[in-house]
Amino acid sequence: MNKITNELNLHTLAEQVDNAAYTAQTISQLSAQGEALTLEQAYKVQDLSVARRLSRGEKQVGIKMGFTSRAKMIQMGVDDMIWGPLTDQMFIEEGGEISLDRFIHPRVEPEIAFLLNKTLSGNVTLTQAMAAVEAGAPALEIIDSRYDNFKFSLEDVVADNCSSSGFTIGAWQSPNANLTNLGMVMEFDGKPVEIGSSAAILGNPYRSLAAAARVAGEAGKVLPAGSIVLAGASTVAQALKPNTHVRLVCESLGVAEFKVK
Ligand code: OOG
Ligand code: MG
Repeated sequence: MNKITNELNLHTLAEQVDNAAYTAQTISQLSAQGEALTLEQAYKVQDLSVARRLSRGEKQVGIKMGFTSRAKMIQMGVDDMIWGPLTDQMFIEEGGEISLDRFIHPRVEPEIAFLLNKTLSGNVTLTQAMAAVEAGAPALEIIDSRYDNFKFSLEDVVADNCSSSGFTIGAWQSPNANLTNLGMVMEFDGKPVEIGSSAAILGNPYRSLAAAARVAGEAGKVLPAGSIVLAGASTVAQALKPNTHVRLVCESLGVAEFKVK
C-alpha cells in the first residue's frame, strides 16, 4: 500500500469522495485503491470534503455519531465509533416525500436526535451533557456510502463523511424523558422491519452525546448551542425502496416519518 504523505493527496481524495456524493456515483474504496490512510488522515479528508460542501453554500447544522451500537458495528464489520458533520442540505422535512434519485444505494436506520441549548466540547460528564439538551426527538437517518457495494474500512467510511446523506427529525420533546430503554420500531408501510431499544446506543443515548462533545473537542471544535446531534442507530440499517412509507415509532418520544416516491 502507498503511504499518504502529503496534503495534496488528501485534497485529491476529498475531491473524489465529494464528487461521488455530489454526482451519486460510486467509487472504489480508498483502501482498495492502495491509499493507506491513518484514521487521523481520514478525518482530514472528511474535513476537506465537508469544506467543499460549505463552499457550495451548505451550512453545518450538527454532527452525527456512528457505530454507537453493536448491531451497526457487526453489520458493517468495524470496531470503533465514528463521527461526522451534518449539513442543512441533508435535512429532510419530517413527513415529507423524497425521491431516491440523488442517492446511490440508500439505507435508513432508527436514531435519537438531540438539540443543544449550550455549547458542548471536550470531556463532559453525562450530567453536563444532559444539561445542555434543549430537546430530544426520534430521528431517521439515511446513509448512502459512496463506495461500491456499501463496503468500507473504518478509515474509508470516515473519509466519506460516515456515509452521511439525509436525516429527518420528529417533533422535539422535553429532554426530561429517561432515554435509557425506549422501544424503537422502524416500519415500512406499517410493517415492522427493525425492532430495537435506545439502550443499544451505548447503553444510554446521552452517552453518545457526551462522546460527541469529546470527539469534537479532540478535533479542536465545539458543538454550538442550536446544534443537532444524531446519537447513532439502535439497529441495523435497511435498504430504502421506492413507494415506501418509512416510520419510526419511539416509545415516549413519538414518531418520525417520510415517504419515498
Ligand atoms: C456508516 C454510518 C454509521 C450509525 O448510525 O451507526 C451510522 C455506515 O453504516 O455506512 O450512521
Ligand atoms: Mg446513523
